[in-house]
Amino acid sequence: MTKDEALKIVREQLTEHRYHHTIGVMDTAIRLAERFGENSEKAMMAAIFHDYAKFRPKDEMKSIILEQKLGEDILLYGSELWHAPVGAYLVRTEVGIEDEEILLAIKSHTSGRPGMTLLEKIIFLADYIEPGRRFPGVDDVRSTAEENLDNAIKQSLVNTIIFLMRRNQLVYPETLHTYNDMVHQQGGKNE
Ligand code: DGI
Ligand code: FE
Ligand code: FE
Repeated sequence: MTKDEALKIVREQLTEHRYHHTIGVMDTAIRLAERFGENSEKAMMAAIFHDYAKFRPKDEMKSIILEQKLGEDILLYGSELWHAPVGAYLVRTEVGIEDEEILLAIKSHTSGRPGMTLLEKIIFLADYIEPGRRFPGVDDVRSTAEENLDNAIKQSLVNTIIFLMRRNQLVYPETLHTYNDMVHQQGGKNE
């Protein structure tokens, strides 16, 4: 599948704003892939499709998670999390992408995952730092990302977890596990 074919498919699934975000994630992911030695074609495809399921109705996402056994625990947490595993499933079944590395990067792009592959890390981070993002602290994460992917991911997780806690929202355990994994790898406290 060419880049233009992929973009055409995803454009039909997204709003104009989200499509623009997707282009930002794509450009950022390609740049990170070149810098950190990942296949830039894979990074491009994973980025293009990462938010494929973002606008599916909640009922549809819920049914897919239950019927396809994508891990029903996620239903106990914010519905903002659901488009990631559902996206991986739909990109396989509707778009026909079978590359497991790409599908995994789509699946874990919101919460991360302990032991993420390089491609997963690139998509997770590109989603957070693409030029259209305006989170408080995103510029610090952008500069860290020039040097060290893991440090940048940890910073973004801290920001997200604090953001959720301040708004009295549940934190999905996988997000915390990803944070812990990054701290462990860096030889953090309580080893
Ligand atoms: O899809 P995007 O907006 O591009 O970005 P994303 O896939 O990272 O989703 C961001 C949303 O997901 C944002 O509303 C916060 C939410 N989120 C991220 N981690 C968690 C979470 N929500 C809950 N409840 N728990 C989490 O751990
Ligand atoms: Fe997303
Ligand atoms: Fe996104």
